[in-house]
Amino acid sequence: MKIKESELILNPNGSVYHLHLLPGQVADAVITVGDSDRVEEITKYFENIEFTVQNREFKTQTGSYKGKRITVISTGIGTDNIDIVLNELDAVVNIDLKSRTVKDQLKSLDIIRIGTSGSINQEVPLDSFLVSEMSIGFDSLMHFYKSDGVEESEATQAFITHTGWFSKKSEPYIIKASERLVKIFKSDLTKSGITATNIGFYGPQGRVLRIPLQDAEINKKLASFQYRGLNITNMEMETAGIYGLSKLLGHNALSLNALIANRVTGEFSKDPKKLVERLITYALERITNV
Ligand code: R1P
Repeated sequence: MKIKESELILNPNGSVYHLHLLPGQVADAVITVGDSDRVEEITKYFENIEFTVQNREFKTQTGSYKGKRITVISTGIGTDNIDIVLNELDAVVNIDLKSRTVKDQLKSLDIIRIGTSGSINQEVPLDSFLVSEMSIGFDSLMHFYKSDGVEESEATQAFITHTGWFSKKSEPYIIKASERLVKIFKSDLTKSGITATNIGFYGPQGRVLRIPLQDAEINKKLASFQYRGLNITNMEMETAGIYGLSKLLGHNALSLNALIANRVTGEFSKDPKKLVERLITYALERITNV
């Protein structure tokens, strides 16, 4: 079935609407980062860069690291942007953009987020690395798709009861990472946990500057929730969307977090840039095994 021009928008050069990417430009291994300046912090280690393209907050470079072809793309902040990035990356590899039809042979990408995050758990100290074995989304992205099959629904119900979740907030969803990627990126240098993906940075992550919260105890309630031996350990703004859409589209996803803030002790990293740099080199060493 041909996808209409209004549904799959292409630019005059045939590239996808927001990402400006063309067929052949997306490698099988993709690294996502929030900040567009972080793209080159990764590709500076590459032996070659095929191209650079940027539109709005979406900057992409594809190149090779130790012979492995990798695409690095910035997503900007939030799961609303993740909806754009995941759907358009998938369109570039799995939709014939000329005929506007879904290809017979679908490709499965390995998608690895390298991002910053704040710890809400005593066991996960400042300046550590965390592999998100699962993610709980407080945005409502997944509820716009037929997503029943990919969610951990029982755990979600247990979470709603545990926290007394306020019904005016959207219903959370829990999604697992790719188990294959977890095995590759987990080590004694990393912690593991369930990452909470929030729809904002301040109130939604329990920060108070001037506006009081609906539930002042929410972060404590999150930290005390357990599922399959894992606690909710940290907060950021993209992982659940990446996990959810990757599962629905048949891609494999993993989120790696540099913990630059500790929300329990109130500390912030003295050198967040250095920490992210170390996470990048850690991720690149392991991505060659993907
Ligand atoms: C908030 O400052 C941003 O930082 C975190 C959050 O997920 C959000 O995108 O990740 P990045 O450092 O990857 O952007």
